[in-house]
Amino acid sequence: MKGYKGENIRNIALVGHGGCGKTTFLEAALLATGVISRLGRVEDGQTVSDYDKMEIEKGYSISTSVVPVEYNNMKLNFVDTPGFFDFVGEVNSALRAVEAAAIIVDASAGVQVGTEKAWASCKQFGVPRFIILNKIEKENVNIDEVIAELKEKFGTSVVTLEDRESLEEEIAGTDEELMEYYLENMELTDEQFAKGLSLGIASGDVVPVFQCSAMEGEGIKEVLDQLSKLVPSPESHAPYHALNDKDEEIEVAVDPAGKPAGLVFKTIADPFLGKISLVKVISGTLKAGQTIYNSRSEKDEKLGSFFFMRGKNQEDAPEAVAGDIVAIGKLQYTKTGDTLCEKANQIKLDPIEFPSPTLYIAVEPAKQGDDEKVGSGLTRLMEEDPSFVLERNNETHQTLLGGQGEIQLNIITAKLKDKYGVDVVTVPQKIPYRETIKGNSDVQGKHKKQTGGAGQYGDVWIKFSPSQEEFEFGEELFGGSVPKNYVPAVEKGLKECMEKGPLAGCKVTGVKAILYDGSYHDVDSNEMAFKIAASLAFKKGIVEAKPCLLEPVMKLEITVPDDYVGDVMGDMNKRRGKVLGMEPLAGGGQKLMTEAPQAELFDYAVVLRSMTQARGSFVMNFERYEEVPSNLAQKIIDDYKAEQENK
Ligand SMILES: Nc1nc2c(ncn2[C@@H]2O[C@H](COP(=O)(O)OP(=O)(O)O)[C@@H](O)[C@H]2O)c(=O)[nH]1
Ligand SMILES: [Mg+2]
Repeated sequence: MKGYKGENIRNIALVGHGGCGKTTFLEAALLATGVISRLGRVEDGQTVSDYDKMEIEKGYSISTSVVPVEYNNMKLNFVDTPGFFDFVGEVNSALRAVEAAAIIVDASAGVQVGTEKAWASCKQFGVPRFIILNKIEKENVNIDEVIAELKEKFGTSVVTLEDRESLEEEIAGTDEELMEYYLENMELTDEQFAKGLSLGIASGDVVPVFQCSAMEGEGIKEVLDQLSKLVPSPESHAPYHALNDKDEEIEVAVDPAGKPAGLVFKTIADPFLGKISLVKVISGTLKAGQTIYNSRSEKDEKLGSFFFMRGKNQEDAPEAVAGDIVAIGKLQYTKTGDTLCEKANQIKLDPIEFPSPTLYIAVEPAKQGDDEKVGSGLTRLMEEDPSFVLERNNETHQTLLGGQGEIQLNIITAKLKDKYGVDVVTVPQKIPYRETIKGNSDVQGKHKKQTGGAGQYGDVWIKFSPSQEEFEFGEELFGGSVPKNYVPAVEKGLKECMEKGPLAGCKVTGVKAILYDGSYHDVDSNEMAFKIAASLAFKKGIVEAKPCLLEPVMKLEITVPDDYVGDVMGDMNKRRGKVLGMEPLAGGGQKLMTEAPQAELFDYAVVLRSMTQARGSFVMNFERYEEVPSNLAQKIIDDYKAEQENK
C-alpha cells in the first residue's frame, strides 16, 4: 500500500443493525478493487474483516476492525463495527476515528432498531452520515418504500442524489450566498451544487442514500466513487478538543505540519502479534521507530512495530500522516483512549465515552486458587474492551463483571478461557445487605474462664442505640470499673463485630455503643478477654435493639418510546419499584424516573431489551439503603442460617 496524504484519505465507520451486510460490503469493495479474487462469506469465516477466532466461530463481528480500500488514488479507511447492541462501546470509539459514518440498511428489512441506534449515535457525536441500502437484489425489496420510511423516521435530510433538481433548494439552504443565487436564478452551478452538498453533509443536514448489493457486487464501485467524493476529508475536520500539560483547554488542528499527536481508539489482543493499538493520527506525522510519549501513563513508547492493517493482514508502514489510521504493535503503557504525543508538547485529547454498564454478573474461578489469573486476564481484556468493568465487592466478596448485555459478557468469559486459559463460572449475585438497629438495648458481655492454668476475665456493660454515623463509640465509666487501658480493646472488639452482623452475616451500620460499666480481675484480665467480652455484648445488644436488614435501592432513568411506557411501569411495580416522575423527550418517547431495590434488578437489562424490542435503555445508580420488608428479611436470615449450618 502506498503512502497517502490527508487530502487523499477518507475515514468512514460502517454502522447499522447486525446482519445488514457491513462485513460483506467490505468484501465486495475489496473484490471490486482487485485486492481479493473472490467474495469471502461471513458464514464460512473467510472474510477479511471478521478474522478473530471468536468472530469466525460465532459468524458475526464482535470487534472493530479497519479495512483500507484503495480506489481512484484515494484510500478509504473503513472502520467495521459490530452490530449487536452490546457493542455500542465499539461504535462510540469507531466514531471518534472517522469523519463520516455509512449506515448500512438491509433494504429487505427496512429501518431496524440497530439502524435507529446507529443514527442516534452519529447524531450524538455530530458525525456526518450516509445511508447505504444493501441487499437490493432480493426479490421482496421496494426501494421507494424504504426511502419513504427513512424520510419518515429521520426527516427530509435523507436524500437521493439522482434527482438533482429536487435537491437544489435543500442544498441552497445550507449557505446564505447559495440561497441568494438560487432565488435569483432558480438553479445552482455545478460548482455551487458541489459546495452546498459538502456543506450540508458536513453539518448533517444532508444525508445521501446510495444502494448496492454486496452479495452480487452490484453498485459497489458507484458507492465507493460517491464516498470518495463526498466524505469530508480528515483535514477539513474541526480542530479537536484537548487539554495541555497544565490542564488548560486547547484545540488541536488536523495539520500534517503540526506537532505529532494521535488518539488510540481501539486495542486488539492478537493471538499472533500480541497487543495492537489502532491510532488515528490527529496532527503531524507518526514515524516507525520513533519514540513517542503517552500523556496519561507519562511513559515513553517506542513505535517499533508500525503498520497498516487490513483486517487480519498487515503491511509495514514507514509513517502515517495526520488524518490516517495506523496500527502500532506492542505498546507497553498504552490503552484505549490514550493520546500519543511529544514529551515537549503534552496533550490529552478528549477521552472516548463508554456507556456505563447495565448488566452485571458475578464470576468465580472454576478451579480453586485461580483468582489471581482471573484478575490479571480480565484486566488485560479490559484494555481491549474498556466498555466492560471489573469490580470487587468488599461486602459480598464477589467479583463482578459489568457490561451492556449477555452477549458481551459471555464473549468476555469465553475470551478469558481462550486467550488466558482460565475458566470462570457465573454464580448467583449476592446483594450487599446491611444490618442496623431501630431500638435501644442495655446489655452485659462477660468472658470468664478461670479453671486451671492462666485465667481470662473481661466484663462490660454497654448501651446500644441507633446512630446517623456508621459507628460511634463512647465511654461513661466511673470508679475504675473497667481500667482505662482496656477501653481501646473494647472498641476494637466492637468494630470487628460491625463487619459481620448477627442476623445474616452482613456489614452492620448506624450503631452507637456506650461502655458505661463492667468489672475486672487483677490477674486474669487482659486485652483479649475484654475484646471477647465486647463481642459477646455486641451480639446480644444488636439482637435486643430491634435489628433489621437494609438493602440497596437503585435509581433508574429509563428511556422508552411512548408505546412501551405502560408495560415498563407495570413491570416496575412487580419489582417493588416506584415511578417518581416522567418527562417527555424532545425526539419522542419518555424518560421515567424510577427507584427499585437492587435485589429485583439483576436481569433488568435483559428484560427491558426484550420488552421494548431493544428500544428502551436505562442508566442505573445507587441511591440509598432502605429497610427490607419483614417477610423478605426473614427469608434472607433463614437462608443465611441454613448456609451456616451446612458449612
Ligand atoms: N441477499 C443478500 N445477502 C447479503 C448481502 N450482503 C450481505 N448479505 C448476507 O447477510 C448476512 C449478514 O452479513 P454481514 O456482512 O455479516 O452483516 P454485518 O453484521 O452487518 O457485518 C450474511 O449472511 C451475508 O451473506 C446482499 O447484498 N444480499
Ligand atoms: Mg459484521
